[in-house]
Amino acid sequence: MFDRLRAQFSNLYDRVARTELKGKDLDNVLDEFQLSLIENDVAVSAADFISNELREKLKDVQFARFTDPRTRVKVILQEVLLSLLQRAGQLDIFALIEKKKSIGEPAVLVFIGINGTGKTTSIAKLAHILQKKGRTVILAASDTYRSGSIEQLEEHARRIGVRVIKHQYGADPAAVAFDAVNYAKAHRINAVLVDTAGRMQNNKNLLEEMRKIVRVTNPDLTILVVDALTGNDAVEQGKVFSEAVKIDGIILAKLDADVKGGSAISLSYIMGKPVTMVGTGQKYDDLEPFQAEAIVRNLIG
Ligand SMILES: Nc1nc2c(ncn2[C@@H]2O[C@H](COP(=O)(O)OP(=O)(O)OP(=O)(O)O)[C@@H](O)[C@H]2O)c(=O)[nH]1
Ligand SMILES: [Mg+2]
Repeated sequence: MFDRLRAQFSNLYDRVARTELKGKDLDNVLDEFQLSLIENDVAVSAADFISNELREKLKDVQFARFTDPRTRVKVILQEVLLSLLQRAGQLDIFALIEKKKSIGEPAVLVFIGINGTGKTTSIAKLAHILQKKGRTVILAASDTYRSGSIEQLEEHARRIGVRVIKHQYGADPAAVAFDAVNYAKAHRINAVLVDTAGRMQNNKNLLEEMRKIVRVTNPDLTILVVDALTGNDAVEQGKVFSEAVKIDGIILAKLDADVKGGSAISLSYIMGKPVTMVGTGQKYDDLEPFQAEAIVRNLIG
């Protein structure tokens, strides 16, 4: 995770430590740094933000002879990255579920995203974690589109020990989700996780169907699942989806497989929505809250 970005950061400390922190010299260092961010999947506007903030903050810094400039630059970069990551606020799925529980209602979460990003796996992981916390969960098999999708969800559910509400393939996904919500209300289940079909951002019918699921279930949260390996394209996907429905937060899956790390840094900034959790592997426990401080610490080294 983040190997490439971390190397670029380290390179920045070295260069700044050797450079006079003003004028053309600093500009050159920062321009190159900005390019290296973009090469590592940091979206252009997020890379702009980082280098502009750094320029402002570094400009007036006088490094006393006895302080270590590397350390000083690290601290400044740390501040800049934190403000980037925290800009879109925070979303705590577990807190939301507790809040709904306290008023005796199920929390309804709809998961959307393009094909293969990790929706179904993330749902299974979240269900598993909720169960471990003593909360009750059901899954709605609202991907009635891709062959094998219902069996895939059922297999996860069997292993975790939760119930699936399903119809036939080809059935209306909104109706499946609606049934699941009613079941949860009747049985006082704490959370309904709605699995939906992957859809490309240019498929009008499927986007319309997604809107219907959201309209019918009126979810507490609509979560966009994004594959960290998609890099900057993730931003485009996010835009199209958020034009169709209101997105509340993002799960960034497959972060374990992402050596660049740029999407983790820029996605929430660009979309204006918080990354709430990250997928860090293929096991049921491999879903972790997105903690800006921990990520920044990991990046800064
Ligand atoms: N390494 C890794 N693999 C993951 C992670 N999350 C999901 N995967 C893998 O990604 C593949 C696709 O995951 P799915 O959960 O089926 O994706 P989906 O979005 O439901 O796919 P569709 O239903 O076809 O749209 C599977 O092989 C998962 O095991 C993760 O955090 N890390
Ligand atoms: Mg799926």
